[in-house]
Amino acid sequence: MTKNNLHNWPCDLIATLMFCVEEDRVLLIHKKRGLGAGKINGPGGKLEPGESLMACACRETAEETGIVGTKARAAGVLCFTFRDGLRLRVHPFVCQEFSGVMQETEEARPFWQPINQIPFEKMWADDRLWLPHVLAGGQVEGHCLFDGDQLLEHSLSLC
Ligand code: 6U4
Repeated sequence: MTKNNLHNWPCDLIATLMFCVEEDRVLLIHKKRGLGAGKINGPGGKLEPGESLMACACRETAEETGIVGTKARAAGVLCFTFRDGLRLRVHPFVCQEFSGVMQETEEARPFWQPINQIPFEKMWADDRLWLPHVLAGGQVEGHCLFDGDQLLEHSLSLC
């Protein structure tokens, strides 16, 4: 499936993920609620009506961490199907220009993590397959099938 088709992949929810990078560190969160509560991830969340993907990534990052992205790079598209029927399309971004002061919020506890020590064992199982490539400047697109938080199948291309 081409990138354009994946951007049109029919789904129940569209969401974003943001990875703010400063030198050799990336901003991650302990997610407190919502899908993936208890896991570590980048900040992100659901697209609001009329909102651009980039605006969503910046808004969710600001709401969850206090860090305000000013410019971000779109890093692909991920189509997640859950065995219970949920289809979620997630658009990851990488941000290297931001301001603001990091703060814990009701939704998340943010922290800076060295890029070479990302705790993949506490993250969604697909992240180790594409996040290092995205943080190195690449793009990802593809599909993952989950049963709860268990990754059953994946088909991801990195470019
Ligand atoms: P809002 O809009 O704040 O209610 P939030 O509760 O933060 O949204 P939610 O629960 O809709 O988000 O979950 C969407 C978030 O979950 C997105 O930021 C992406 C993330 N997510 C879901 N499955 C993922 C997966 N397999 N790998 C990954 N992130 C995933 O890296």
